[in-house]
Order: sequence, then structure tokens, then C-alpha cells
Amino acid sequence: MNIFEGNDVLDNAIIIFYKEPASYTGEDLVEISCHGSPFIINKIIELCTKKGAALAQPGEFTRRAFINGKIDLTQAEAVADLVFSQTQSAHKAAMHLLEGDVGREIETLRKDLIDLISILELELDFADNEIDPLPISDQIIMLDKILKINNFLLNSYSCGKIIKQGALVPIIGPPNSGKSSLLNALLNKERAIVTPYPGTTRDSLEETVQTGGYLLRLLDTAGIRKTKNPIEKLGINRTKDCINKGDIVLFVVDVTGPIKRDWSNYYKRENVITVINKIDIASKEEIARYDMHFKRHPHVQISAKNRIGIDNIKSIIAKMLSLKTGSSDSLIITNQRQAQNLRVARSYLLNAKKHLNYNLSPEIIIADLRQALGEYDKILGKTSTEEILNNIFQNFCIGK
Ligand SMILES: Nc1nc2c(ncn2[C@@H]2O[C@H](COP(=O)(O)OP(=O)(O)OP(=O)(O)O)[C@@H](O)[C@H]2O)c(=O)[nH]1
Ligand SMILES: [Mg+2]
Repeated sequence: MNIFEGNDVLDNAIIIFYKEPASYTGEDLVEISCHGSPFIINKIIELCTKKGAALAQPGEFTRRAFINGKIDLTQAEAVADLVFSQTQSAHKAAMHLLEGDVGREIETLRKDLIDLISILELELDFADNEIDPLPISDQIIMLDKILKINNFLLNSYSCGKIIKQGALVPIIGPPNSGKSSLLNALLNKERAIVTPYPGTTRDSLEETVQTGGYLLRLLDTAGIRKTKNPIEKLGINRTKDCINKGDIVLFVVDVTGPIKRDWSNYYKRENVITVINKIDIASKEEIARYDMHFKRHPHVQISAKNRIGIDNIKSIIAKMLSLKTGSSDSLIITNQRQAQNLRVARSYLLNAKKHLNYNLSPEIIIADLRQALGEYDKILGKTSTEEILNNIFQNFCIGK
């Protein structure tokens, strides 16, 4: 169809009209597919605005779809996740959310909770008649079922965070062991400064790389040693902090040097992979001694300098992450807001359980359960403030 500016043809475009409610937003919608020159696009926008059209705000289309009941809030959030997904696993989790899998699970929790509330209300109405609609033990069974699913979803968030934000992988170890060389080898570029002088890296340096469908946030750190230098000390404190925050930690040691007793503080932790470096200049005996020493713990032999064994590290990391994040088909919460609502809901549910066990009045238990219900409603967007909505949609791109 021709688009005219006055009497002149501006472009030959495809124009599709979607009649409400069968459109993305649920409203009447017109989509114009034109030739991609910025001049043509700007001219068409100008023509439309002259006729009274307003430019969309970030996320406005999805916000309207939500307001018009086409999708729930978890699905709206999924649109942004999908657009920003950087890895296969993030894409998969976003698709789960978009298809409404998380929303449906929360909806089930809501229904079960409403059933339990109704039973307690019935008990309240018939209190004088001493009718017991359901024994307390059965009420606890119902509540436990809700708690179990709530906990399952909440626990999945530690994996969800890895999937959405990437796994934090600090590279730690003694000075000069080859940490910065390993970072460069994993990135396949000369990012960090490498020198023969111990104590080269003072501040942490973060870079991302993808492996096995995961995003890794690699962190080069200052080598751990006793020092009087206050700047190096600060760096080393930062390194120690990283060990606790890391999803997986790479502990790099130089195979040509002696094995130190205090290393056991690091390599014995369950999320640590020991990287035995510099095998290119080591004797067979030296390598065998290290191999023997670390045999009960995950370890890998490499030469960061000659790029030997690097793919091996990547596949071990991917394997450990896949164990942490579980099967790709299970439901995973990747959204901080949803996790927070689930956390609050759990505390109310636990309160309700305690009060049920104490045989307290149904009124008190109902009050807790209603609070938990309120949290599920917030997740689905059945109750949401303008502030929450603005927060969610401001991160969207224009036109989504
Ligand atoms: N032969 C050999 N040398 C290596 C290897 N990896 C690192 N080196 C050398 O070891 C020295 C220290 O390397 P870096 O990567 O700077 O070590 P680092 O652990 O980051 O050191 P700090 O930042 O000082 O703690 C440099 O001279 C590197 O070239 C390796 O696999 N083989
Ligand atoms: Mg370094």
C-alpha cells in the first residue's frame, strides 16, 4: 500500500490491521512494515504524529497488554527477559515465564490457599455448633503442600540468578601462579596485565564469557599472600570476600612450586576447582605430585601461557553449573521481585503453620494466610502499585 506525503508517494509499505481483542495489546492495532531507511521511518512517524498519534513509552505495548488482561505480570516481565537474554539458559527460562508456566504455578498456589482460607472461615461461622469442617491435621497437610511448592520456587532463585545474571567465577590463588594469564586464556584476549613480578594484580577485574549455554562473570583477583603494603592488603581482603560470593571458584596454583599447607582453606570448599598451572615447564614428577595431592577434589592441569587445557576448565565449569541449576525443563524463578514476594509469603505461611499447631483461633491463621495470598497476587499483578509497574516497564525498550 502506498503511503503519501501530500501528493507524493513516500513509500510502498505493508500495513496490517489487528482488530481488538486479537492483538498484542488487546486493543485495535496497526502495524506498518516499511523500507528500513531512517528517513522513511522518521517521515512516517512524523505523518502519524501529525494525525494525532503519540510516541510509545518504553514497555508501553506490554504494559497495555497487561492492563487489558492479555497477560499476567510474570509474562510481562518475561518479555524484557527475552529481549535481554544473552545465553541459551536465560532464553529458556524467559520462554517458560512468557508461556505462563510460572504464573500458572502461582495461580495453583493461590487456589489452594483460598481453599484453606474458606475451610477456616467455615469453621469460624460454625464455631458455636462445634462443627469441625476439617481436622487440623488435614489443614496442616494442605498448608504443607503450599509451603513445599513455595519453597521449591524460592529455592530455584539461586539457580535463576546464575541463569539471568551469569555465574560469578573468581580466579584466586597465590601471587604469580598465573591467574591473570588464565583470565586472558579463558577470554582468548590479552585483557589483564601479566608480568613475572608477584603482586601485579591489585584490584579485581571482571569480564564475561559464555560457555555451555551459561554466562560466566570471570573475576581476576589479587594474589593471596602476607603483605605489609596497605594497597595490596585491600586487594587481598577483596579476594577473600570473593571466595564466599563466587558460584564457582578457580584456585590457581603453580605446579613448579611447593604445595602449601594453608591451601586447604581454599581447595577443600565444594565450589572450588583447583587449576594446576604451568604444566608446560614442569617435570612429569612435579605434575604427578600435584595430581596425587588434589586427587579427592575437582582439579585440572593446564598451561595458561600455551592455552592447554582451557576447554577442559570450561566444560568442568559448565558441568558444575548444570548440576547446580538442575534440569533445563524444571521451573526456575529468575526474577528478584518474584523471589522477594515468595520469601515474604513463606514467612506468613510458616507463621500460619505455627499457629495451627498451637490450635489458635482461625481468625489469626486466616490473617496470615491472607497476607501470603497478597504476595501471590503481587507476583501475578492482580494488585500492583503504579510504582511497581513503572519500575518494571521502565527497563523495557521502546516498542515492546
Ligand atoms: N611457563 C608458563 N608461565 C606462565 C604460565 N601462566 C603464567 N605464566 C607466567 O607467570 C607469570 C605470572 O603470571 P600472571 O598471570 O601475571 O600471574 P598472576 O597470578 O596473575 O600474578 P599476580 O597478579 O601477581 O598475583 C608471568 O610471567 C606469566 O607469563 C604458564 O602456563 N606457563
Ligand atoms: Mg594477576
